Amino acid sequence: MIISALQKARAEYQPKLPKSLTGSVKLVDGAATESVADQAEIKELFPNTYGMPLITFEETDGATDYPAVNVGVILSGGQAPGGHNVISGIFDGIKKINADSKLYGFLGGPGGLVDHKYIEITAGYLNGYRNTGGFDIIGSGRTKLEEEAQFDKGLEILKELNINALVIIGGDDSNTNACVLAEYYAAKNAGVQVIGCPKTIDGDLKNEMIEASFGFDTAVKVYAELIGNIQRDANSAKKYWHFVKLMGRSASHIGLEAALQTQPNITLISEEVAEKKQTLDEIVAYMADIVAKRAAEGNNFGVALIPEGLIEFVPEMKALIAELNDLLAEGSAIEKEFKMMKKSHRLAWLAEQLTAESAAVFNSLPTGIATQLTLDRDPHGNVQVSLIETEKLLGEMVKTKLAEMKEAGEFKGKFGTQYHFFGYEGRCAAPSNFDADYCYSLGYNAAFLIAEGKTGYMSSVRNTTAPAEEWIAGGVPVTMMMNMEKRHGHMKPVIQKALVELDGAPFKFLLENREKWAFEPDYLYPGPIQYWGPSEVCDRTTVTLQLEQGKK
Ligand code: FBP
Repeated sequence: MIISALQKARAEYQPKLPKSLTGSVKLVDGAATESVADQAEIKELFPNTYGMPLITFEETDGATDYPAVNVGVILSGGQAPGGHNVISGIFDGIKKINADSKLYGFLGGPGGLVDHKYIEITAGYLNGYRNTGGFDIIGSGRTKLEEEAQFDKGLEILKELNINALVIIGGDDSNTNACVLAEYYAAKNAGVQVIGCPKTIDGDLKNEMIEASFGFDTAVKVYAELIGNIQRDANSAKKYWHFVKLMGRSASHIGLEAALQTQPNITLISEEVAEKKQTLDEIVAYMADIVAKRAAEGNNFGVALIPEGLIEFVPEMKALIAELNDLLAEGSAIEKEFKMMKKSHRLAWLAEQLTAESAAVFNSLPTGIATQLTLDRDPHGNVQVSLIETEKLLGEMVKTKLAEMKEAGEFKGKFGTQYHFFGYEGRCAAPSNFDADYCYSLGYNAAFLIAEGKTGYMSSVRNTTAPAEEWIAGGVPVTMMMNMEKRHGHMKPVIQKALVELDGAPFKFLLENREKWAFEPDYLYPGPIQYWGPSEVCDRTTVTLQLEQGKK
């Protein structure tokens, strides 16, 4: 295999570990836990894995003697930088525990467990993947592991390979399912532990015990580099407004962090739009006003950041999308008829099925956007927000608004647009030092949770704005993060999704500065991720983490 000089040098990087995991390790039980809400229901649903204590690992002088373990690992959902290092950490951790331990990778996501598709991950195989981005070591997938038939099918292969524990690397839904699986195997006395690991570039799997989902750090740094470059271009050419949509599904953590790293002229935050119940027209008026005021100063350029989930939070669009989700639910009569129909008739026919309010909104949308709203739903039955060109919708609407303002003498400038969508560019980037170290530590830590016989826990590494040696490693019961939510019409136990908190330090920082950034030349140009050099450049964490931990 031919690899670049950077890949070669990066392959030799030895990720840092919390000091507590570098020698002999002692497990310390903390307080018993409760779920964040709906305690009685969740306790009843998880009799074997509810209420378990928090765990921290500490250094000890005493030698520990663990038997060999066979571990299976699954990558679930969208890619996130650092997944390969989680697997390297698990591998090195179980080998440290006992050199006879083995690691198996299930291929193509959770489906690999059900379909019995796997490989043994050996030291030689793993070496080509250390400190690299991507999930290609074993592949990922979005099959949801939630039915008993799947659990039983999985158990067959786990038994055949003599696997004692499964590590599921995924977002909130995958970790919820990991806990359901842990409970099922515990109730059955199946002899298989299940450990979760917090992954997603979206940054929405976080709480008191999980400071960040891995991949967020690297992905946003990649987007911030690109946005910084665009800001330089905008500031040089002085002729375009760049509308940049950023991945993140419903949560705006990526948009918020990217804004904190680059200080653009406009930053929309979906959670704020929802809180203020802002209509599409109000958002457009806000943006057009900034464009016009900048134009009055001779600045016919700028950069606007737009979270990909935005339109789901705009009240009239939310109502429309909810109706469309119901109408176009997979297998429904309307969906079947819709798909059979000639493409040119579909939108008008669908509008007739909507309520009058939603039909009016639907009909007012540009055809391209209306069509995007009707595309196939994701496995949870939701519209795939990454497929909707919200940046273009807003750009076109701002253009129309500015034309009206021109007529009224309120806008005298020019408005040229460029559109961008950043998501896939960052999901498989080579992990930053933070993600390389954090992921390796999460995996290594998972090995100790397994050695200690734990199940239903998520690997947790905290105190992450301190140097890696001082990070706190341990485990948090997944049930602790759960509440009951309606999914597909039924109440289900799920890990509570972390959206941007409007009273949190990162959003408040944006709020204090956003107006200034709109008009004064205050762009930041973060440049590419650096791997070697001063620690304040190479090991810096996200601004979000620094603000949340009072370090900025
Ligand atoms: P996960 O939640 O699975 O980590 O995926 C994150 C994400 O990148 C979102 O930001 C985006 O909306 C979605 O995946 C895109 O999904 P796909 O890879 O299926 O296009």
